[in-house]
Amino acid sequence: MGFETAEGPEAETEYYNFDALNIPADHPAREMWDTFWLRQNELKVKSLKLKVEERLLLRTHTSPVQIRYMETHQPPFRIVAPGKVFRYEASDASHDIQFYQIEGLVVDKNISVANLKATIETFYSKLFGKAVKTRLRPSYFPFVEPGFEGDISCVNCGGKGCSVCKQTGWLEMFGAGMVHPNVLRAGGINPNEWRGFAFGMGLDRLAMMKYKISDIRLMHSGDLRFINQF
Ligand code: YSA
Repeated sequence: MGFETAEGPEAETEYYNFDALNIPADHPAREMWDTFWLRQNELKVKSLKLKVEERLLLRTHTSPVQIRYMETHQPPFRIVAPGKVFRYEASDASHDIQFYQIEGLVVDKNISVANLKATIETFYSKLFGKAVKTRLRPSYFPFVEPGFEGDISCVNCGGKGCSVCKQTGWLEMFGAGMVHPNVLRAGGINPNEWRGFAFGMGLDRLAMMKYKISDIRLMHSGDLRFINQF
């Protein structure tokens, strides 16, 4: 489908993780991402070209890669950015403090939500090797407008309802939306000329579903009995 792979640093600046994504310091949406902050003077991350006043953190999502890529490339483009992210939150069977996400960003002329839906449906159908339906529900992320939370038809029961999907027939899998004009501007792209869509999904939960893994914490347990199965 013409996507290139992009990468960004795991130790990220506050600017790329939040501000450039339309989440200024006083924005309540920062609470959506419980953050590990780094003690800057103990780090020597030269590649980040830090200004003194920029606070460092462990990136809470792969969305900062959107900005880094836009700053250095001219549209049209299509990228995916897989990578590790970190959150300062309590762990349980489906939440860990470190996990993987994959980000998608498409910027072109005449891009619409229909392109987003078709792209994501193709991705999941290929991944699970069978036709998968998607459903978009209105949601809020500061870096998109409109924003969605996305479900796929349950790959365990085909949408009929089972214990995996809690009898709903749907599984919540990703966040997405049309890229907010402020985010395009932060990336140096003219929002009057270009439009885009973006999505972000948790890869560990995807792997859990595909391989029927019951607890996300097994992924980083270092237990060879677990690892050797793959
Ligand atoms: C939204 C819109 C876009 O245009 C682009 C990206 C996004 C996603 C946004 N950056 C984000 O991080 N949303 S999220 O906080 O809901 O996380 C996305 C996915 O990461 C979740 O659907 C879930 O699959 C996974 N996730 C979140 N916290 C997790 C986790 N996986 C494991 N452990 C956790 N603690």
